[in-house]
Amino acid sequence: MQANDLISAAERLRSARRVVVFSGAGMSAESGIPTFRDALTGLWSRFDAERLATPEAFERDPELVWGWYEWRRMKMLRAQPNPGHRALVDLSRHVAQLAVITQNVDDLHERAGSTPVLHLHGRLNEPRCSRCACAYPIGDQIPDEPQDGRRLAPPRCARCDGAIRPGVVWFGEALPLDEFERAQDAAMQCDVWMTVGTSGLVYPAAELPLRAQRAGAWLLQINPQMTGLDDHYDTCIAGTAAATLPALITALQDGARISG
Ligand code: BJW
Ligand code: ZN
Repeated sequence: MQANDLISAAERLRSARRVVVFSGAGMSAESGIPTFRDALTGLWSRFDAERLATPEAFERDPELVWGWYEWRRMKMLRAQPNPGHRALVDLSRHVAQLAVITQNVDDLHERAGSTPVLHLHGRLNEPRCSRCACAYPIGDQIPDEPQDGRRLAPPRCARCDGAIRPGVVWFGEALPLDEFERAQDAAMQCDVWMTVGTSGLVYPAAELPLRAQRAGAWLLQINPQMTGLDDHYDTCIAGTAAATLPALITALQDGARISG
C-alpha cells in the first residue's frame, strides 16, 4: 500500500462534501463471499455464468439456478461485514454526504450500518415471483442441513403459482430504474468517487465512474489487482478492501489531528 497515495486520498476526502463509494465483489471477499472473475477463487472459475446468471437459464433449468442461488444466500447469511465495510461507516462521520452504490447482492454494507446503499444488481434476500413480480418473504433462517448448491425446486408464488426467482439482475435484464437513476445523480454530484473491489467489466454500472469524472469528481480506486479502468482513475491504491479502507480512515483522522 502506498503511504503517499493514502495521505493524498485522505486529504481529498477531508475537503470533499459529497463522496460516493462504488463497490464490487472484492468488497465482500474478505468476508468469505467469493468474487466472480478472480482466476482461482471466483464463482465463474467453477460455474458457467451462461447456465446460471441469465433469465434463459432460469427458464431452462429453474432447479439448478434456484439451488445455486440458495447456496450463495446461505453463504451471505453466514458472512459478517469485514473491517472494510465498517471503515465506510466511519468515513460517513467525516464527510457531509456519503452514498454507497454497490453491485453486490449481499447485505453486508447495510449490516455494517451504511445508509443509503443503492443496489444496482439486486439483492439475494429479496426474491420475487418470476410471473407477477410480487415479493416472496424468504426469511433469514439458515437450515441445519448444509445447503451445498444442489438442485432445489423454487417455491411457488402464493398469488399466481409462478416460480419464485432470485432477486438479482441477470445479464440482459434492466437495472432497477430508481436505484440506477439515483446512482447516476450521485455520480454527477460527488466531489470524490471511490471504487472498491470491482473489475469494472459489467455495464451499465461500469460507466458510472466515468460519468462522475466528466462531471468533475476526483477518482480513487482500491483493488489488489489492476483493472481495465485503471487509466481513468486519478489514483489507484493496490490493496484489499479490509486492509486499505481502515488505513485510509486512520490517515484521515491523523491529518485532522495535525491540521486541527
Ligand atoms: C478485491 C479483493 C479484496 C478481490 N479487496 N478488491 C456495453 C454497454 C452496456 C451493456 C453491455 C455492454 N456490453 C455488454 C453489455 C451487457 C451486459 C454486460 O455488461 N456484459 C459484460 C460482461 C460485457 N450487461 C447487462 O446485461 C446488464 N443489463 C443491461 O445492460 O440491460 C440492458 C437493458 C436495458 C433495458 C431493458 C432490458 C435490458 C445487467 C448486468 C447484470 C450483472 N449481473 C451480475 C450477476 C448478478 C447476479 C448474481 O449475483 O449472480 O452482477 S454479473 C456479476 O458481475 C455481478 C456483479 O455485480 C458484476 C460485477 O462484478 P464485480 O463486482 O466487478 O466482480 P468481479 O469478480 O468481476 O471483480 C472482483 C474485483 O475485486 C477484481 O477486480 C479483484 O481484483 C477485486 N478483489 N479481492 C478488494 N479483498
Ligand atoms: Zn406471482
